[in-house]
Amino acid sequence: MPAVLFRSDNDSSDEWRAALTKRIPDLDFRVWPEVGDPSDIEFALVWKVPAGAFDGLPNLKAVCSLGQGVDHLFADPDFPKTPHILRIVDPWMGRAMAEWVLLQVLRFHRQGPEYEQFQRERRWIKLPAPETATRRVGILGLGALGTEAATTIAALGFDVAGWSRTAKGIANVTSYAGPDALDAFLARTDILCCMLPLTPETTDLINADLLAKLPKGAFVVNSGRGAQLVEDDLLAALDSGHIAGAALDVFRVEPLPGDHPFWVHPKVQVWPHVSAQTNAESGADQVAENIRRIFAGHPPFNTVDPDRKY
Ligand code: OXD
Repeated sequence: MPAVLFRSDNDSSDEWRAALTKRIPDLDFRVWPEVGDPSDIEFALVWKVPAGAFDGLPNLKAVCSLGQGVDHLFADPDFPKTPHILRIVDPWMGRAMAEWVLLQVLRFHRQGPEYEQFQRERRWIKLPAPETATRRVGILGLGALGTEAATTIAALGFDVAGWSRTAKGIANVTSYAGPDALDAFLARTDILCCMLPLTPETTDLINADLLAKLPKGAFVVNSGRGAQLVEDDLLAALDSGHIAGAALDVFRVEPLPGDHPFWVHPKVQVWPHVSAQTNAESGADQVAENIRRIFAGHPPFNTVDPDRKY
């Protein structure tokens, strides 16, 4: 049987070996740098590998990202070098992301930052109760993750819209599609939640110009990718009062450097890229099925379009 090569910047190889060999008992699962004969490798399961990581694997047929995002693969300018680029699309991760985004929306909607401040000051103050139906939540990106977050938030009665490349028909979620619709989407958004994939088009998308198009007092939630947000522009918009608060799970540099202003900014909540962590046990069925298909010469699923880069 051909072999699978596992290579990641984190130490999840034991979990993946256990989860995959439970499903394919005779799987030849090799962990980098123990590659063995490179010509055996037909499938690579990877996360954040250095440029050139797939050189010297003459029979490689598929590279699968160990997460929903694949921008780490395209960071290598010479990628793709394989017939198939795959990713994990896991309902468990979709649920986790929806929970995290809902948590941020509810915290801002229910004046959490203000009440947290009142507690620090030992002040018993009641603010006017907010109205759910008139709170406008805007989801940037209606892929698997954004769609689940949007429907979860809409189910609570918020006024939800989503912006995506092409129009979507999601119940109770108003669809705005394409660059021409972005300004109208922003103008009606009180809580902006980004779950876009990182592509050349979405890099630096959340910049001073975009933030200025949100209503005064809007909130920003980012669980897409750090490079989509121009961090200095957000800091300026927070300091001017135009943006009232931000909850961030992704950053341009991770781990967030110790001297970064976000750590201590009173209007920013920092999370260490945990909104939807890859789960080997829930992701293994689809990865095992794709390994079987690749080894058998059949087309895989959860494929990535190399031109769109997601
Ligand atoms: C992912 C991530 O892409 O965890 O899955 O960021």
